[in-house]
Amino acid sequence: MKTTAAPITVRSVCPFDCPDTCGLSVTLEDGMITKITGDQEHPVTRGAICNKVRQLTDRFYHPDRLLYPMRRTGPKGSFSFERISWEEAYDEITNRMKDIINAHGAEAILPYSFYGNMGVLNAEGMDRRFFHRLGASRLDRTICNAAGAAGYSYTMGGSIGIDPEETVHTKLFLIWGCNLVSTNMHQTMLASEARKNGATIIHIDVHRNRTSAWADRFVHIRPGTDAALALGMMHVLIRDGLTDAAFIGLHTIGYEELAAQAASYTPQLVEGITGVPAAEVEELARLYGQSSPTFIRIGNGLQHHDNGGMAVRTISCLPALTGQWNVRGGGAMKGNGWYARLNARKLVRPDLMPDTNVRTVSMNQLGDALNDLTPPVKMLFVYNSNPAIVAPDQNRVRQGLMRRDLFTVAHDLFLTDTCKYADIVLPATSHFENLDLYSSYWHLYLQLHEPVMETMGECKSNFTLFKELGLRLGFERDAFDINEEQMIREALDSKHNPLLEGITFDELKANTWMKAGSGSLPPITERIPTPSGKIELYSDSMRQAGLPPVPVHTPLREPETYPFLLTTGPNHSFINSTFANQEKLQKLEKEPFLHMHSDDAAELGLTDGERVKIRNDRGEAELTLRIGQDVLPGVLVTQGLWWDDSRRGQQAVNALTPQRLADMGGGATFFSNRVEVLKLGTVQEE
Ligand SMILES: Nc1nc2c(c(=O)[nH]1)N[C@H]1C(S)=C(S)[C@@H](COP(=O)(O)OP(=O)(O)OC[C@H]3O[C@@H](n4cnc5c(=O)[nH]c(N)nc54)[C@H](O)[C@@H]3O)O[C@H]1N2
Ligand SMILES: Nc1nc2c(c(=O)[nH]1)N[C@H]1C(S)=C(S)[C@@H](COP(=O)(O)OP(=O)(O)OC[C@H]3O[C@@H](n4cnc5c(=O)[nH]c(N)nc54)[C@H](O)[C@@H]3O)O[C@H]1N2
Ligand code: SF4
Ligand SMILES: [Mo]
Repeated sequence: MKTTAAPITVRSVCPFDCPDTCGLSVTLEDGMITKITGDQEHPVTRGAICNKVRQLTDRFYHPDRLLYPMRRTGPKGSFSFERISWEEAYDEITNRMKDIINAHGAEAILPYSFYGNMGVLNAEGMDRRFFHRLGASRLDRTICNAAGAAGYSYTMGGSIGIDPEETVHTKLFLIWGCNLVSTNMHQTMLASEARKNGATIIHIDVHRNRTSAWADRFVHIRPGTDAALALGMMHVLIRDGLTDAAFIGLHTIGYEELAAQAASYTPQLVEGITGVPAAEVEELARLYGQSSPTFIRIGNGLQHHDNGGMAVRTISCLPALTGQWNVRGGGAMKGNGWYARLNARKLVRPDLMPDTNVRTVSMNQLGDALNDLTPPVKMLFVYNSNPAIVAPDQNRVRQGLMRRDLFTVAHDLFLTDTCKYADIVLPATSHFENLDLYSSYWHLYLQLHEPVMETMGECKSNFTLFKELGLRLGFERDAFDINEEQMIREALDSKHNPLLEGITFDELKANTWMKAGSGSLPPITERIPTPSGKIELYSDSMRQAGLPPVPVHTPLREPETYPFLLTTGPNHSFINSTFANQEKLQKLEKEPFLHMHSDDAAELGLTDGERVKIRNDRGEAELTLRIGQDVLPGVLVTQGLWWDDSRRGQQAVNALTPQRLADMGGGATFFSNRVEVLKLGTVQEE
């Protein structure tokens, strides 16, 4: 009779691109994971995790999981593959690499990756070493928060905000361009706790969504106009004497210039730009100026615009005007990545690059890169990302992926829409199978992840894949012939970052998680990493970069050829395009709806539930209409990065989005995107 071992529970970490980076508690029976919950003892997770990750066994034991390498046998895009061995896969890849390097130079090879797995080693470790050493084109990984991070840094010097655990003390929350309930649930837990002690939560968004329903108040703003709203609030704060002159004098530069600018942003002018009534601008500003502590959670959505960098730069000036940075639970946050900075030089080894002048390609312009670059891209190596769905201007991306002379390798857990264009598909382990180090871009804990299960099938981690490729190409043993533990030790050897003092591999092994700064960060005003050492309301660095040095509102650059502005944010049940192939989660989302204001629908003669076509010069998509008051007139919203749905002839929304770069940081402009809406019947009759 088969004996069954008693279930055991072990610790893990959630690997997904989500600010919360939760501690997980995993139950195993006979080596199989049977249950996943939040770690009760993790100080931020506190036992709670999202529905997506509670269902993670469905994902990792899914019948569609890739378990062995494959080679394409039919035309690109046709999903026809045959099984091959790793030996054959490695031979084919390395031979291609050598041929391409001989004929065109290593620059003709382009890696494409993002944070499908946030583990340091698997997201930005051995892969970086490998492509550096190879001399491949460099990828500017700007698809997520680049504009906002640059904008915030011009004001504050880096990705430094307040420790979110402090926000239990906050009295007023501005949740600004952030769909918190879906995208940062532990911040909602902290804010809800503060609300029990009298805090008010205000959501500022273009879409009345789950977060608006949870918040106490909702401010409905036109897309791409947030800098104007922030300047209008400053206008009122300064006019009504609600600023903190002592703080401004001690910790900021450029107040006079900012005040002069804000003087012209009267509430009436701001109403015209933002759609927020002047009286509401006044009230919001007064509430902000008269409350303390106040906390602004700046989201990613508002910076996916042509002017997204300046929007974040402008909003991040607000807490300095009211002196909130010196109040416990006061301040702002866009991201907190600065605190847990690892030793990047040791981790990614830029010294391995044969030529540091190698070209850099923006991941937001993959479509142009694959079609137009000289010398052309001859090999694309995709891992931790699904560019056929997530990258803008998808038709251009796919036109490139279809090129017969492009050799594409894709490493993933599933046969994604990107994999279907690949010549070689490689199976990736889940994070449960790997040793790795995690840090969050929101809370301040570093976490060590030890494997909780055996490797499935013939899967390999990113770390192992790039290590073995490096060794096959005869690369330096000191950089490639190392194990995960050695790389974690190298990454943590971080003397330039005193906040990591005492955080070592051995300590993490003993404690699982450790907080940067040992839980007692010095006040932000003691460590502002701007050039002046002060919060820069006027930024000379911006002037030198050819940007306006003082906050200002600039209109979106998308030509107004089409009547509607469309924002295409993430949804509740997927993470970007991850999870979009899981049946239970698809059912919860039903389908990607198109939200439209009822006045617009009436004018166009459209009814709720009708299928419509949205189109512009870049592409088109078909969606089901949801009519109501959730968006302002002239605005459309759809959520979720769904995979292609051949049953409904549906293409993903990135068919419509531009490759244009934002004002700062080379960021993406997914939401600065104009379209027209056509009745499907009309389209078919044409
Ligand atoms: N459930 C879930 N969680 C996720 C993800 C996911 O896909 N699903 N993705 C993860 C990733 S990679 C990221 S970057 C974060 C993103 O999470 P968030 O920071 O919440 O960013 P978004 O959801 O892109 O957009 C936030 C909000 O901005 C609004 N918005 C759009 N344009 C504007 C504007 O011009 N002004 C204002 N004020 N609001 C605007 C949108 O309507 C949306 O409600 O979430 C992470 N967590
Ligand atoms: N229209 C529109 N487009 C957007 C956005 C939007 O709001 N609107 N959001 C943008 C943002 S903020 C982001 S961050 C990007 C996200 O874009 P991506 O980073 O591409 O995110 P995902 O779609 O989650 O794809 C991650 C892939 O990595 C795979 N993966 C997971 N773990 C591993 C691993 O260990 N190894 C390997 N090799 N693969 C692994 C997953 O299975 C998945 O297929 O999308 C951007 N695109
Ligand atoms: S996706 Fe985010 S909220 Fe869900 S378990 Fe992972 S880190 Fe936590
Ligand atoms: Mo992101």
